[in-house]
Amino acid sequence: MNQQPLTCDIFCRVIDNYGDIGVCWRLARQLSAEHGIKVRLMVDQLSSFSRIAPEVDPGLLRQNVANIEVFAWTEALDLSSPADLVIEAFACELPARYLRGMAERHPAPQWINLEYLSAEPWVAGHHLLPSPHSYLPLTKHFFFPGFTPGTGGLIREADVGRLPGANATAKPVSPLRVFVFAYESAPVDRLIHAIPAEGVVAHVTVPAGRSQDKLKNWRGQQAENALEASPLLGFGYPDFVPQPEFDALLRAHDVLFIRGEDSFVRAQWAAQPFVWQIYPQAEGAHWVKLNAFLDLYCEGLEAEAAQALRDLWHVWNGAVHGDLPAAWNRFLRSRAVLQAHAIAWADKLMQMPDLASNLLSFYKKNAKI
Ligand code: TRH
Repeated sequence: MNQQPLTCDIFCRVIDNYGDIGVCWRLARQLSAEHGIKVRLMVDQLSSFSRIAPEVDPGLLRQNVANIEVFAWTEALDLSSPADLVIEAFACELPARYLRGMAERHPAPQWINLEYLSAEPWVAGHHLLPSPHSYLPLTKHFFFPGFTPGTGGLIREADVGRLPGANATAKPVSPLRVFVFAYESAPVDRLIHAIPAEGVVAHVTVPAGRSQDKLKNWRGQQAENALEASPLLGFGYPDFVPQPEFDALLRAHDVLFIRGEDSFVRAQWAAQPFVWQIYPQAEGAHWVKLNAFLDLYCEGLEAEAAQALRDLWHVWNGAVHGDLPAAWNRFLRSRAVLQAHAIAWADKLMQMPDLASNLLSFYKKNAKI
């Protein structure tokens, strides 16, 4: 029997930065390449998209990129027939016309709202809860990514476990390669001061963006004030690279400062000690999320290393106004333990089904395939 490939429509609004499109682009690529699904990806800001996927032409309304049909999500967007599986990323609100098309389709598509990632304990209890539409015969299900069984899991491509770096051990390295992908609010200047303390020779890579600009400015001022630059420190300022190269860049470093959602997950697959700068939310909702992840991640980690990790994360995020050099030095002294833990953590996560598989299991169960 000649079965038609499953079809999937993913809708993405870029709220801020690159995480929304970063997650959607990864998922689209994996569903297409590993599961043979025909994917259409609708994005409202192609210019942001083209930073992480330079093949994308921001001027085109419709194009094929890596076997995925990419559409500019404008007022005029008119998709012929809704797909079998519809993914509304981060509650981005599907176009009314498309929703009506979904209601008229038989069988109705399986409709998922892909939520933001959180380690909070309530996530498993809310994963896959249904939400009937107020007047159309449609039900949306909330799909929560997560770190524990019972959640939707994490995006993990088939080659993640085989990637170089994931099985490395923490040998003393010189220079120590530090990758810093951060928001402007991060105390990058204080970190740069702290790194060469205790004679550490380091190379610091800061990708294009506001924190790179801030660092360059700060270093420029230092030079003007004739302050001596540390001979122990080198700097790299790469431009934005395509997403697969970004993953390789992380694996080529020994300590990772990452942020948001997607690079946060990639640091975990890179299995290196890392420091997460969380995306700030209204009313401090992000502190609960940050600590929920720390609680989960530190399970089984020896007390001294766990404290070093917590302290550095809290100072880096501005949760406390602590002593960054002291926190950095304690973190570095625990690097071997943190490295072993990062590998054990990645191995543990690897035992769980990945997000795309969970999505498709849900689809098959609900669509009764
Ligand atoms: O850009 P971010 O801060 O995105 C954030 C988060 O998603 C947050 O949860 C969300 O609420 C907010 O946006 C609106 O960080 P994140 O999630 O790590 O996404 C960055 C993406 O950019 C990731 O997919 C990696 C990619 N990237 C490249 O592809 N090349 C590069 O050179 C760099 C620096 C990043």
